[in-house]
Amino acid sequence: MNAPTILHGYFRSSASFRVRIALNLKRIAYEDAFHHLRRGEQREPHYLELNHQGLVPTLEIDGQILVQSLSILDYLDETRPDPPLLPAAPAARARVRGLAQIVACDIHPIDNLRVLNYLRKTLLQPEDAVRNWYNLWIADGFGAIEAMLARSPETGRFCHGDNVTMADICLVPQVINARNFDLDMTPFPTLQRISNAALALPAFDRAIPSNQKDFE
Ligand SMILES: N[C@@H](CCC(=O)N[C@@H](CS)C(=O)NCC(=O)O)C(=O)O
Repeated sequence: MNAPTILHGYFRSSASFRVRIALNLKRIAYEDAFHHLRRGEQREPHYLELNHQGLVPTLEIDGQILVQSLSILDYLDETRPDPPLLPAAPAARARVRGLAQIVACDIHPIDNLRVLNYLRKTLLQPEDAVRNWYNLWIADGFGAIEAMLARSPETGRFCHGDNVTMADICLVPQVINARNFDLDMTPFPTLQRISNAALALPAFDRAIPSNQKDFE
């Protein structure tokens, strides 16, 4: 019997949320292993054996231990191509990856829990300064994405045409985080329209934080 696919994650983790969406889209059955980030469970020795950064997600699949959500999305797409997470043409793939990476490489890393905790505990910043930091970098990245989406004829129902891609998979969790932090989303109408369209799909809806078993 094949070993089960196990997603190590946390309900609030947007990088885990990306992987949950992709697993759902590709109809891959998986089990959850939850790691409570606010209690520091991601730094317990047994988990560090799997993920040496002490971050979620980690995906156990096909006898492999995979880290980094974008790399996991690529692996899933290469091994289970249907439905594809990238369009076929190189320029289109580059556009989708560019949008995805604004979120995953430029917004998310500086708004991560360990960065926010450094601001709070080491730099002794008050909670409103932390919130301002968080929202500043989301708004900065969202402004660029909004301009790219609103001005391009390649934008459709979703970020690239009418099929879901990696760009939507990265965007939606970040939009949900921004809403939770009360970011004013009115300057980003295209992001809102696309996120709402994606969240109407069962693969996205099942992946949202409040639908996870560890939600609190
Ligand atoms: N680039 C990584 C980011 C992973 C990451 O930062 N995960 C966050 C949750 S979204 C985490 O585990 N944070 C724990 C911490 O900051 O201590 C990926 O895409 O997988």
